[in-house]
Amino acid sequence: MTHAVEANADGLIGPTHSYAGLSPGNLASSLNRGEASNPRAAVLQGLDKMKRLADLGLPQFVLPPHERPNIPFLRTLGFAGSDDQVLERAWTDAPSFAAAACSASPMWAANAATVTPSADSADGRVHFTPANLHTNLHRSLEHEQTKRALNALFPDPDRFAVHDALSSVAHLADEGAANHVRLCRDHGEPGVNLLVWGREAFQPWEGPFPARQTREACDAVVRRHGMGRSVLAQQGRAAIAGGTFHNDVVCVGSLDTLFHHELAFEDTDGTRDTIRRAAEGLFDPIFVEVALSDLALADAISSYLFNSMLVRVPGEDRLTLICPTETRDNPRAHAVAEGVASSNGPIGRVDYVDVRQSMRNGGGPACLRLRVVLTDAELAAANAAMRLTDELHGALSVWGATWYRDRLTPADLADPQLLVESRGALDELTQILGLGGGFYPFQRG
Ligand code: SUG
Repeated sequence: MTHAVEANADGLIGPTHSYAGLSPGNLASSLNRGEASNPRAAVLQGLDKMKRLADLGLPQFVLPPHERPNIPFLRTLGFAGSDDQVLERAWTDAPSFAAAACSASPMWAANAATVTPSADSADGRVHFTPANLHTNLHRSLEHEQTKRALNALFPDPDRFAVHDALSSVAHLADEGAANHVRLCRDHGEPGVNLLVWGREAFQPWEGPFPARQTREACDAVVRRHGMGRSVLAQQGRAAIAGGTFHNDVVCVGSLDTLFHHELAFEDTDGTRDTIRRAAEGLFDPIFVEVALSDLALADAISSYLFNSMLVRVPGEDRLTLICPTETRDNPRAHAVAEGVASSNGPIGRVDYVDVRQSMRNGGGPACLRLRVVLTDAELAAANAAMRLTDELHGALSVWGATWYRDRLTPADLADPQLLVESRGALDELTQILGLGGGFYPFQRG
């Protein structure tokens, strides 16, 4: 068996982190709309979370924030003149587009791409399909720069295949790894890939909130990655209606264990049977289900119990669940988490991490990271300058504390000085990460 590890690539939180209420169906985003954010605290929280994982012995990489405000996008809408004039005119004539162009949403790297490890792909390379994030305007602006970042992190085309996003149409709406769980006995062995969809492309969708992932998008990713054993499952309709905008709000899995809420899937028994059949000859999946009677869906969503990182810490037999502090602060979710850890099941420990700034936009610990299973040779081929070491953590913490504001209201997004600060920060970041000039559109002139 080839030895492989599960690395994390986290989205570094950008200087325009704000609460603009851009995501219908994401209850935290709607609830906190208009509140003041603290981008400096946000980036430091994200960096500290990355360091926690690196300190546990798991390879940790950094995905750089995107250029925001996104002036090139506003220019495609016909706004012209200097960059300042483009920004000002957009905020006057089309404020909803201007707000979308300012979002720091690329921080949620679980939505960056779907990843297939080499053990599961037909050609033995690691495959990435950046998510088109078609459902929300602000997120649909991410995939090109995401592809650039993934190419910078995984540069060797003999080992890594970074595809284009699927066509950005409603039929192929794709939200990446937030709707994907890979189960296996060991990271280096072939596994079973669970892809969860909310609606079918050619069927009418009725519900209070959008279903962001189509079944057809999952099919297309399976085909283009040459993905081995895959299982497609329908997301629970009641879960979506309750505010589960991605499956990872009610489900997380690692190795042979799937930890999920009772309402996660439309057909829970059928989904489990299909996973068991797909895993035959490889491993015996373990399902840890939390019953609705033990945790209401509203508590699962507000506490983000399931939007946790489920990891095997090197040297430990049982898994560790790394939850947001909101899980600890919710008595019902806390009781469930502690109960899971004290049972004799596969999860042996629960830890808590403070990512409150991101949480208030519906982004928990699991949203902030993209998991990439890498063999030792693939890990060695990844861009070492983007790997979080103590030195890089220190340098980025100073960088964030220097450039980022500690208070930002949605109205401040129109401030032309914010554009100057963001570009200054990103320019320096490209040097820290060794990305070279031209990584960002504003650097290409
Ligand atoms: O897509 N929030 C993100 C949160 C993404 C969470 N990711 C996962 N569950 N994997 C979203 O809804 C809110 C931005 C705002 O309202 O300003 C936002 O985009």
